[in-house]
Amino acid sequence: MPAAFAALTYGLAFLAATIAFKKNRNTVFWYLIGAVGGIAFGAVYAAMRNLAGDDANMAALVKTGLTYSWIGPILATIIVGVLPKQDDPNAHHGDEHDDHHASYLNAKKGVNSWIVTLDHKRIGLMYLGTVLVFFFTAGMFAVLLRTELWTPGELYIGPETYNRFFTLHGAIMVFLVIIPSVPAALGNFVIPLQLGAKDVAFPKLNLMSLYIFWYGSSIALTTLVAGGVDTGWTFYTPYSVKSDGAVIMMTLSAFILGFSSILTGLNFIVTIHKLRAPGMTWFRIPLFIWGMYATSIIQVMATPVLAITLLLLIVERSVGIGIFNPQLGGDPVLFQHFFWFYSHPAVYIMILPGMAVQSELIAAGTHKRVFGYSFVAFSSLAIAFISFIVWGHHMFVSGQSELVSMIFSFLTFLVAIPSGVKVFNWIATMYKGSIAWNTPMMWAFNFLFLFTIGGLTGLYLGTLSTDVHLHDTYFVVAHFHYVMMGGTLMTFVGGIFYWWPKITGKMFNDGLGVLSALVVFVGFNLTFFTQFFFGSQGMPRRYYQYIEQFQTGHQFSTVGAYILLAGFLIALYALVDSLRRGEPAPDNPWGMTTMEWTHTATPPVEHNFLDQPVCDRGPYAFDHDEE
Ligand code: HEM
Ligand SMILES: [Cu+2]
Repeated sequence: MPAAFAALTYGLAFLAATIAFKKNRNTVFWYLIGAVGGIAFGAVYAAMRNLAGDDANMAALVKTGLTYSWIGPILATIIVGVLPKQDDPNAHHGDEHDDHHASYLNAKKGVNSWIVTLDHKRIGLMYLGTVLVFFFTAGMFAVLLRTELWTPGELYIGPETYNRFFTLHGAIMVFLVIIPSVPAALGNFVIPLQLGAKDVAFPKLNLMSLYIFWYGSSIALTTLVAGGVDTGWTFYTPYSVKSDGAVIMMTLSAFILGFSSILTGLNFIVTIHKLRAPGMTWFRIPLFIWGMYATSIIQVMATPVLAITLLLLIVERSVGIGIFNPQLGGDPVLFQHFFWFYSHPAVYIMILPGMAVQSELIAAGTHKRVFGYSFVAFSSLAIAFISFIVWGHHMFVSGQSELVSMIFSFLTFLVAIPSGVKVFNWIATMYKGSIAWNTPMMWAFNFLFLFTIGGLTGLYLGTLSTDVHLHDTYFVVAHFHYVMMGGTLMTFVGGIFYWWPKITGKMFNDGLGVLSALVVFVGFNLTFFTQFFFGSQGMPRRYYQYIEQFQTGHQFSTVGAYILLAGFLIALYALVDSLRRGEPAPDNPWGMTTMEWTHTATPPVEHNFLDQPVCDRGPYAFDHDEE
């Protein structure tokens, strides 16, 4: 198994290196350095394990060395990612002129022109494709889990498999789908266009972030064949130190993905500060940009904490130095503090982009200036800052002091204020607007309704007395699905439909899009609303078996999951169908006012704008409104 794994990762790395070689001849050198470094790392690591007592024989040592030697190619590819592109002597002369007016999709051709592209639009699209593949992969696990829960006992998989499935489902959905969905995929495509910029501030860094993302995610996928992980996506100690699953591989993957997230955030912050079109003051940037700005700040500030936490866990597992293990003087609860210090802000890394898209969808769907622009903008920032001081609400029953719990409980309620401000502003925007009942708007309605339920149920969990009862039950499962899936994912899909004509130059079948949103809405509520009931009646989360009393609830939930699947398949079909036979899209199909619609062709040209656009009004200055 380790050998097969090493072969696979080396194969991937080799592929990347070959492609990168075309980009820059120095690649070979760096690749060699990386590979040697990786093997050295593997050997050191194996030796450390040997010291720690397990695998105390030569064969095991070699095996372990080999398994971890793929760190090298990762390093190599990262280095190659930042190297400048060497000018290809043949490329520039001939067709330069024609390319200028061709769309970004046709300006250059061939697989290679995608893999080494520096165009933020193409990079965004590659993220989008990857994220969608992971979404359906993790979704498949969800359906398999819900199927098993049809009966109180075993239906078709054993308890170990069940544990591995829910871990993979959660870890893939959080780290490979929700977190990169709006920022990396849609943000990459849209941010420079909305700002009137040619690209992001650091295009090479952007490409490198994509490579890192691919590496991290390919390692996550390898855990599938390397035995899986059974700790849950939170990797709580002490179990994650002892479990014999591929914990190191999975946490290493999250560690690597973290860097992709940090670098993307950094790139966006600089882009928003430095590359706004002339005349575009801070109060003329679209609300999508404000949301992405707040998200990026959290990404840059909180993600390193996760990285360090996971690194500590890896060290603890491999050499047992006693950080989280009480037998060696460590403290397992410390892990929870570290983990949630990142992961609570991370839930806002997930929801702020959703809110960001929501503002655009509502403005486009009602043709009105978003009510209380500066409140919406500043509540994004407020949410970003408060999110750092509430992590203790995940630990009310962990044994932390009562005083601390009370303080965290109080602070948690503060987050509800800016969240509420936003919801009320969106509703006020729609008030007396002429609402377009089209696909993007239907997904925006899904968000509005489901996110509100998610946020309100958060208050029950933030209240000390009720959380003691609800903690670790299906009530929590329902809560976070309402916010993460009912919130972020709905606007992600809504955003895909909304920007689809700009991205592809094709219109989609609006009837199908509306239908998909409705089916998802029904399936979603059937799946998760029921969980509030049996959760509050005491059904614990992550349990493989349950008492018969809960069967009806679980069955509703399972049927809902299949309806949900059908809804997403309809949405996918609508998009694929549009690629095949969609009508050509006009430049501004929604009659929207932001620059990606008013100042670019559909699809945009390679460098976005033929001339530098100038901004002379606010983002939502519809004709009938005064600015
Ligand atoms: C008004 C806003 C919110 C409040 C007051 C709130 C409160 C809480 C509380 C107190 C818990 C801990 C429950 C427990 O385990 O006993 C919790 C869990 C959770 N919340 Fe929220 N929440 C809010 C919004 C969100 C948002 C926007 C997201 C994500 C987009 C989110 C994602 C989660 C997740 C993933 C968990 C469970 C983590 C786990 O144990 O696996 N929450 N929430
Ligand atoms: Cu939290």
